[in-house]
Amino acid sequence: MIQKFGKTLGFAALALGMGLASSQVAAQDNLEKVMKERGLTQKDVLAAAKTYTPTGGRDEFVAFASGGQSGQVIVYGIPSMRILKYIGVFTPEPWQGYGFDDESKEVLAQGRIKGKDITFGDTHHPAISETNGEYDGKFLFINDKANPRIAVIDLHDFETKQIVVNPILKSEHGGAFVSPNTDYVIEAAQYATPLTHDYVPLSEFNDKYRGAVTYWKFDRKKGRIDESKSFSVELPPYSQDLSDFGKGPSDGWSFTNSFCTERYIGGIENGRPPFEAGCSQKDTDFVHMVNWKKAAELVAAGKADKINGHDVLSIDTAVKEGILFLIPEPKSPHGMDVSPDGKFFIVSGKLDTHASVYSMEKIFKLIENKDFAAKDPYGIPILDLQKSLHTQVSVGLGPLHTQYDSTPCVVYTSIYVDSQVTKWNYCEGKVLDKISIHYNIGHLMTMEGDSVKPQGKYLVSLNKLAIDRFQPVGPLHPQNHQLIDISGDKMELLYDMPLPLGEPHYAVAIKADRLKPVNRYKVGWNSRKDEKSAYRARPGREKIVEENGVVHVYGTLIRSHITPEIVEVEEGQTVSFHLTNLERAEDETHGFAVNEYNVNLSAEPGKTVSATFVADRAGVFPYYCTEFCSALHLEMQGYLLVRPKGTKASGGAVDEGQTYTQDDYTKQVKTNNDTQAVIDSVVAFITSRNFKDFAPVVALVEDATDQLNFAADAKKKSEDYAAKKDFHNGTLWAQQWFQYQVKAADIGLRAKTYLEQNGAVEVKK
Ligand code: CUK
Ligand code: CUA
Repeated sequence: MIQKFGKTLGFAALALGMGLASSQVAAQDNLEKVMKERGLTQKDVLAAAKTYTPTGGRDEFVAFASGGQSGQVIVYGIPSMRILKYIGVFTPEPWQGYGFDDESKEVLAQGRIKGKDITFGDTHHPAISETNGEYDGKFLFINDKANPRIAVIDLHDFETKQIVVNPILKSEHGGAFVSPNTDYVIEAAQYATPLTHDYVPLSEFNDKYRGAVTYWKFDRKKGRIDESKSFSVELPPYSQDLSDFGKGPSDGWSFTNSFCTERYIGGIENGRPPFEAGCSQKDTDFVHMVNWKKAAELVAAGKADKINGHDVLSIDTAVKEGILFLIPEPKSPHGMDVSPDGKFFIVSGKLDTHASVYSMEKIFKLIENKDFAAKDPYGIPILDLQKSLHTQVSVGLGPLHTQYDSTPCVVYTSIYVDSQVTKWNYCEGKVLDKISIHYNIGHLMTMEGDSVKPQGKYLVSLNKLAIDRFQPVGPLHPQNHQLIDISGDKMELLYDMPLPLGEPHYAVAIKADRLKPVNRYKVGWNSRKDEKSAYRARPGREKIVEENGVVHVYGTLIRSHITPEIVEVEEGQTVSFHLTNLERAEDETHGFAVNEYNVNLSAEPGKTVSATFVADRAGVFPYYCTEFCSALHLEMQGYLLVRPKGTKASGGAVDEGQTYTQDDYTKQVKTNNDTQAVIDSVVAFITSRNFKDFAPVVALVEDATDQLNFAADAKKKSEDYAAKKDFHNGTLWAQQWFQYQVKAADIGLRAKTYLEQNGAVEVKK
C-alpha cells in the first residue's frame, strides 16, 4: 500500500511539474497578446477584472432570481454571475429528489388545486424576509401567477418548505412582497374572477367579478405561513398589478397598482377590439392603498366575511372603515416601488415616457382632510392625482420598474421600449445618465434595492429578449441578465449572463454574509418538516420490517455502500425505502435510484428520505447511488427482487464468483497494516497543528474518526473469521476494513492540505 501511496505521490509531483511548465508558458502570454488575439479593449479587460473571481473566491452578493415558467428559483453570485443553484419550488427537480421523495411530495401536494397536481409555476417575484426593513437572510418567498400560490423557502438549507394556495383568486401578480418585519406576505390578484370560484357570465362582470389583495400571515418561529390567520381585502375588478409595502412613515399601508380599470372584457372572436385596445383607453388607472394594520384588526374583530373558508373584508366594509383609497396613475402603469425611507413611491406609465413620484406626506394629508376628488363606481374615495404627486420625470419610452441606490434620491428605472436603464434623481426630478441594454428590459435589481438600506455597487438588468447576444441555440433563446457597475457617476456594462431557465421577471440580491446556510443536517433529519424523521436508521440497526402490509426498509447510506444491499418483496406489495445518509463530511451527498420505478432520491449529509411505491412488476431491479461520491461509487449498489405473486422467498446462501484463501487474507492484512502507517503519519501531522482552530478541519477529523471506527469494526470481524479458519469471509471483511481506511486517508489528506494552505501552526504538546 505504501507503494500505492508512493505512486499517488509520484503522480502529484508529476502534475506539479506540468503545472510549473504551463505557468511558464502563461508568463510568456502577456496581457497585450491575449487582448490582441481575443480582440478585447481596455474597457473589456477592466470589466473582466471587476467580475472575474479566482478559484475558491466568493461573491459579495447572492441573487435569487425567479425561474419564470420553470417554477423554480435560480441562485447566482454577483459580480461573478456564476450560477450556484436551482431551487425546486413549484416544479419537481430530480437532482434534489424534489417531487421524488415522499417528504418533498408532501410539499408539492400542498400546491394541488382542488385535488389536481400543478407541476409548473409562473414565478414572478421573489422576496427575502426582512427585520426592521433590512434583509435578514432567513426566508425567501415567491409567487406563482398562473395558479395563485406562494411558496416559502428556508434559507438555512435553501429548500422549499411550504406552498399555500390562494383560496379566492384565480391569478395573481402583486406578490410576493413582505412587510418590514415579515408579519405578512402580500399577494394581489391580476385577472378579475368571481371570488367564490363559481361560474358567472361575463355580462355580470362589473357586479360579480372581483380582484383582491391577500395578506398571508407569516409565523417566523415556525417558518411557515399561517393560513388561518391570513385574510384578504376585496377590490374592484380592475387588473391589480404590482404591490409594495410602506415603511417608516408609510408603515402599515400597502400599495397595489392596476391596469384595465376600464373593466373591458375583450371579445376579439366576435369582432370586438382586443383586450389590449379596450384596456388602455383611459388616461389613468388606480393605485389601491390599503391600511393593512387596521384591516388585520378589523378581521380580528370579526368584520370579515367568509369566502371559501377564508376571511375577506368587503369593499363596503373597507370604505366604511376608511382603510381603502384609490390614487390615479397615468398611462397603463407598471412598477410600484416604495422608497427606502418610506416617504415616496414611484410608478411608471408603460405607454408613456414618465415616471411619477408620489409623496406619502401629501397623500396622508389628503386622507386626513378627507380631500377626495371623486368616488369610483364601488364607492371608493379617489385622491386627486396632481395633489398626490411629488414630481413627474420623463425618463424614456416605456418605463417599467424602479430600484433604489445607496445614494439618497438616486434611482434606476427600466425602459422597455427604448431598451435602456435611466439613472435619475427623484427628489430633484432630473435625469442623470442612461445606458443601453440588450434588449427590452423588464425588471431590474440593485443590491438589497427594495430594503431600507440599498447597498449600491451593482445593478442587474433582467432583459426580456436576448436576440443576437449569444451563440444561437434554436428559436427559444436564453434570457439575458446584464451586470452593470453603478459605483461611479456613469453606469458601466460589465457582463452578459445567459439564463436558460424560464423568464425571470424579478430577482433580489442580498449581501452574501447575511446568509448562513448549514452544511449538514442532524443525522436522521426530515428536512421538509425540519424535525427528526420517524424513519431514521442508525448504523448497525438497519432493518426490513413489514408493517400494515407495507415493507419498510430502514436503511443507511455511507461511502460506499447502501445497507441493505438486497431487498426481496412479493409482487404487488408496497415497499417503502427510508434511507439515512450517515455522512458528516461536507458535500458527501448520496443518491438513490431504482430501475423502472421512477425513484431518484437525494440524501444530503444527515438527511433521511423515503420513497414508497407498489412493486407491481415481478423481476430484478438494480438500485444504486446516483452521486459520484467516492472512488467506489459504482459499487454503491443493491438489488430489489420482486418475486412473482404466490411464490416463496428462495432463501439460502449467496454464491459468489470468487473464493478467497489464507494467502489472500495475509496479503490483504499486510496492505491494511501498511495503509495504517500512512494514516498514522497524517494523523500525527494534523494533531501536531492547531487544527481545532479550523472548523472545516474539525468536521473532517470527525468524519475520519467515524471511518476509522468503522475500520476497527471490520478489522475485528475479519480477525474473528480468520481465527475460525474462514479465510473467505476473513478476506472479505479485511477488504472492507481497507475501504474504510482509504476513506479515512482521503479525508485526512484533505484536512492536511487545508491546514497547509491556511497557515496552521505547530503546537507544542
Ligand atoms: S412583472 Cu415581469 S417585467 Cu410580473 Cu413584475 Cu414587470
Ligand atoms: Cu454514494 Cu455514489
